[in-house]
Amino acid sequence: MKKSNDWWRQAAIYQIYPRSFKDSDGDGLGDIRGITSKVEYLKSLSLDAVWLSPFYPSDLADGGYDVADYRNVDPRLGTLKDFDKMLKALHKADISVFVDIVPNHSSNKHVWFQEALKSAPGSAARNRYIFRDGRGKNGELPPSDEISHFAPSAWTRTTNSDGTPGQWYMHLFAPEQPDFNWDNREVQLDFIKTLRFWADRGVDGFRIDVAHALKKDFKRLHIAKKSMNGFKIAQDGTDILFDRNEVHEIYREWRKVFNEYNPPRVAVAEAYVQAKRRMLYARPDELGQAFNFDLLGEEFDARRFKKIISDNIRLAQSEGSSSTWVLDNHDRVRHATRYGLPKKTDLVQWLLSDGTSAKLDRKLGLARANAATMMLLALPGCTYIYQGEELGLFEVEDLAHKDLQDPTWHRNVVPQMVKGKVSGLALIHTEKGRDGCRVPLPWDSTKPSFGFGNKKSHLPQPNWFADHAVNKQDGKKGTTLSLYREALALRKKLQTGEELEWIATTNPEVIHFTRPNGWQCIMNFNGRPYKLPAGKVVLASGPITGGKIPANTTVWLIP
Ligand code: TEU
Repeated sequence: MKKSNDWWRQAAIYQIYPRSFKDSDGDGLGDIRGITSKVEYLKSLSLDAVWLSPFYPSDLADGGYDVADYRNVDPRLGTLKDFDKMLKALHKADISVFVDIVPNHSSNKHVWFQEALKSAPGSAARNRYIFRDGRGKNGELPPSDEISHFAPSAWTRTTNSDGTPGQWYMHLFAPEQPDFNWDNREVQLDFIKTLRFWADRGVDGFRIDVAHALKKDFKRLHIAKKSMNGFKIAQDGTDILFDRNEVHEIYREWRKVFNEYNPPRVAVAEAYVQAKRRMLYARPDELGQAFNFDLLGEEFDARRFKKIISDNIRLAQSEGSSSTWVLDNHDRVRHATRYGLPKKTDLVQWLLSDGTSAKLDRKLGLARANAATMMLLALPGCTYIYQGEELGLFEVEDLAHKDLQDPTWHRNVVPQMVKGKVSGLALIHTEKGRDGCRVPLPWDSTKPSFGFGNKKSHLPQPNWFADHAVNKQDGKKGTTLSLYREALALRKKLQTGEELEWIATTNPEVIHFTRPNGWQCIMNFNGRPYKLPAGKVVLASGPITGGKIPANTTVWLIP
């Protein structure tokens, strides 16, 4: 079925983390054929689209976000032929497909980077990346004090062919992820080639990784100090590293390419910047949409949710976009876990303690997670769902250190102090990382690796995954899977204009809104049971008794 040009404005999009979705050949890694084998399952969720995290050839220094070849499939995950078959099967099920574009950096195994290493300073090959001479007498100090996202330095020194130390190259993330020089036209054109490569195959949309980082101020690079987190980015587009005004020129050029296709290809920016700046990436002549991570970082709190929702709808409208809603992704602690921990729990410390520093209330967490998802699905705009949410999965908080893969765990180092002075850098793990939300899905509780593959899975699954397996929830009332299926199917039927009207409630712990066709959503965060307003209840995230909505519950009504 041909979709309208604005099909994406209020879509339900499911994120697949391919290596952890379904393993068809038993090597422990999820693969493309695995996805194809689950098209019926995806269809049963009434999705509009799926977004695939990177499946390209990669050394997996950062879960595939270190891409060695942008126009191919990792041989461990399949072939381009497998990809085409998967695309065809998904399209047949009326599910569009987004692929992940990682333009800020490649893998150090990319042919261009390998060529750069072998080439002389100042060569065209080096100019595709960011190579600089070091500071100090013999160039022994990095070109700036810039910190990488996976700490410590954002610069790594190279070795010349004769064994002597050479220039340094910049990487905002791991040393295996060298940053491209986006002032270089060759780099710009190569990404356009990549976009066309996938769009020509029939890919419908693109998720753009760290979309705000591509352009850097090379004149001031030597004084750059920042890392991704913990520092404020200038709000006027003049930061040395992030969210620079010129970055938008790139996306305006991409939009022209997207619009050559029919229907136009769509895109969503991942930009960790403040809401107002984020919307610039979502302008109609740029990417069209940007992830709104505001709820993802928020406590389970009615007033905060209401404010974030109002602000984001207004901001999206002001730029001609529709809002997006996200509670989970492959980088964050799963929302069923976040909402089951005491308020203000430090998630980094909690993970480092293997979940012992605070008590997780699983029943509460799941009730709240399901209530929040149902509320999100009633909002105008596009909702992103991360694989496993629909099974009520929690974060796997107690993965053994030996099993961890995330560079966040392996690379975080802290200064070692001797008598109040920095004496060096020590490898002390400061974050456990993101593996706990990337553990392979449980499909069948009776099978090895719970039906993910046939023996092992690349990250070990805990025993409690069995209770969440698809076979345990399929077709059973009251399960999280059934709730997601019902909610997503109903949402499709009820979907209406992009407006939302708030309805006053007698309790600030309860939020209530209606959509243009009279579809109402009421969510009781934490209050006393709340009297059901007039209307026909079509779905509830939990049991309703005596005409009242209990705490941690969401209800949909129609006139
Ligand atoms: O994430 C960008 C990013 O900034 C995240 O690392 C984020 O700050 C962090 O995870 C919040 O907890 C993207 C990808 O989503 C991530 O998986 C990659 O590691 C990163 O880019 C580098 O490509």
